[in-house]
Order: sequence, then C-alpha cells, then structure tokens
Amino acid sequence: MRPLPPALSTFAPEVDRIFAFVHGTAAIALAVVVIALVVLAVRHRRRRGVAAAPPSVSRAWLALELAWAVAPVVPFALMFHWGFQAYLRQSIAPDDAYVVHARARQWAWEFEHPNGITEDNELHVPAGRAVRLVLSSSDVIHSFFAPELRVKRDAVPGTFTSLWFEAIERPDVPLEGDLSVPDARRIWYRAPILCAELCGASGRWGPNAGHATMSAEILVMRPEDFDAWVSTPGCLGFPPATTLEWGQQLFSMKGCTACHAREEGAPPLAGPSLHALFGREVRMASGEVVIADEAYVREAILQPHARVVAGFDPVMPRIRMSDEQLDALLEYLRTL
Ligand code: HEC
Ligand SMILES: [Cu+2]
Repeated sequence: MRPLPPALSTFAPEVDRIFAFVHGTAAIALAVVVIALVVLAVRHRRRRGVAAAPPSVSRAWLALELAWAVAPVVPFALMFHWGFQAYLRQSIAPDDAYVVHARARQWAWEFEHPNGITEDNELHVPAGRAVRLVLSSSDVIHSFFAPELRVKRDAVPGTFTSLWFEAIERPDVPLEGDLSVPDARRIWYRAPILCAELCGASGRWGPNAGHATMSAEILVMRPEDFDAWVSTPGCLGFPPATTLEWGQQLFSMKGCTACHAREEGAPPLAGPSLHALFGREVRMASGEVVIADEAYVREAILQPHARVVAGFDPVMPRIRMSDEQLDALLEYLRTL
C-alpha cells in the first residue's frame, strides 16, 4: 500500500488514525462478506438429486439475522462519533489564530496577510502557531487542498469559507545558518497546495489552463524567522536584481502563463499570445481596432473586461497587483 504523505500538521495523526480505522473496518467487512459468499455458494450449490430446502425460520436463524443487522451499527457509530469530533476540532479555529485571506481565481492563489502584504502561489506561515485561512473565489469554485497538512476546503464564489491548521515544528529537518538571529529568508520546510476542484475547463482551454495547474506552496518558517519575514518591506518573493527578471517571475507567479503563450508562432491558449504585443494592431469584439501601446496593455491587465479582444471569451480575471509589480510586468511584456 502506498504510504500517506508526510503528516505535517497537528491534525494529521488523528486524521490518519480515523482514515486507517475506516479503511481497516471496511477491509474486514469486505473479507467477511466475500468469504461467506464464496463458502455459502459452494456449500449450497445446486446438486443433482438434492432438492432445495425451504428457508429455515428457526429462532436461531432469527437471532443470527438480527445480529448481523445490528452489529455493523457499532463501527458505524464509532466512525461517526470520532469523525465528527475531529471535524468540529478542524472547523473551529482558536481565537488567537493568525488570519490569512486566501483568494482563488483562474488559475492561481493569492494570499493576503493581516498587515496587507500579499503573495502569489506562496504562503509563508509560522510553525507551531494556528493559522486560519479565509477562502474566497473571484470566479468559479476552487478547492484548497494541502495533503500534508490534511486540510481541504472549497473556495466558493460569493461567500467565505474557512479552515485552520497548525504546521508542526520539525526537529528532523535541520535549520541552516545562525539560529540566534532571525532570518527572513530561512524556510524550514515546504508543503504543496493543490486545487482539488474537478471540472472540464482545462480540456476547453488548452493543456496549460485548469485547476490542476493551480499548484502553490506553503513555506513553513520558524516563528522568529516568520516574524522577520512578515515585517520586512518588500520581502515578497525577494524581487530579483532587475525589474525585468522580476516581471518575468511575476508573469508565472500571477498565473498569466496558464492563458497566454509567449513564443513566436505558438497557438493562442485561453487568451491571445503575448508575443510581440507592443505596437500590434488589436481588433476588439466591438469592431474597434487599437494599437497596443502602454496605456492599452495597462488597461488590458487592470480592467480586462473594459475592452475584449475579438475572438476570445471575457474570461481574464482581474488580478490585483501593486504599481511596482505592474511596471515590472510591462517591462517584461515589452521584451516578448
Ligand atoms: C484565465 C485566463 C487568463 C489569465 C490567467 C490571464 N489572462 Fe490575459 N487575457 C485572457 C483573455 C481571454 C484575453 C482576451 C480577452 C480580453 O481582452 O479580455 C486576455 C487579454 C490580455 C491582454 C490583451 C492582449 C491583446 O492581444 O490585446 C493582455 C496584455 C493580457 N491579457 C495580459 C495578462 C497578464 C499580464 C496576465 C497575468 C497577470 C493575464 N493576462 C492573465 C485570459 C487570461
Ligand atoms: Cu481551482
């Protein structure tokens, strides 16, 4: 049997015990039923010269029938009780939890910390502290799934859902550097985030778009290091040396790659190819033709539905970004 992923939250051991109990009980029940079925079918098979006996209605039979109708209630009741207790513990976050807003969109995750800093497809959290995620979606249903933390919850447009977890401290993973000074770049360990929503969109929109591409990462830090990270201005993703590199990094972190090809001659995905966009004549669905200059591209990103390119559906999400990020992105787009 394939082992479960590493258990990296305080919930995980209990979730795994319940999981093992449910599967163990089901396996035993399956074995008992299948063995009884085979044995009885062989023993009572049709034989030449032996007439079928009518079903017996003795008291002993009645007792037996009652026993196997009632007995399974016990493990089911246990499963319910145990599972419900764990569900309640997972539902109600401690009052002092650190609250992060997690926004899902096609096809990326955005996380906003209490002090207003946001990060894309990465979520820094402290180990050993309760973290509550308030989930929302700006388009379709998504599903936040962190298998190693054993948490999963849908992000539903028009409402908020929430989940919480506490990432464990891992003495088994050595921390590097001088531990006496907090280091805003020191990551203790990582855990993947997936979108567990299933739908047919990826088929319609090409191989690079879809919930399956919404992979992100939880970066667990020592609490001291996390405090340093969260209070360092400009700490996000530590913008690389040049604006151009930053723009390139943002292009994939903000999820643009899911819908826009960049190579010359590449077929369009859900959105037009952005190769040699600047200076191009773009025909809009309204019939208007515009030259793609700086102002146009800016508008196309900040207000995607203001003008829609002919031949495409208005599916580009509004992607929040700072002016600095937008400048960097434009600088990168210019080079394509
Ligand atoms: C879910 C798919 C999707 C994502 C993600 C997406 N776009 Fe788009 N984009 C589109 C579609 C569809 C259009 C064409 C329709 C329209 O104009 O709204 C478009 C249009 C554009 C245009 C105008 C292109 C032209 O030919 O005139 C630009 C520029 C652009 N997107 C940039 C971006 C950037 C930068 C990102 C990432 C921050 C991004 N897009 C993310 C789907 C997407
Ligand atoms: Cu999704």
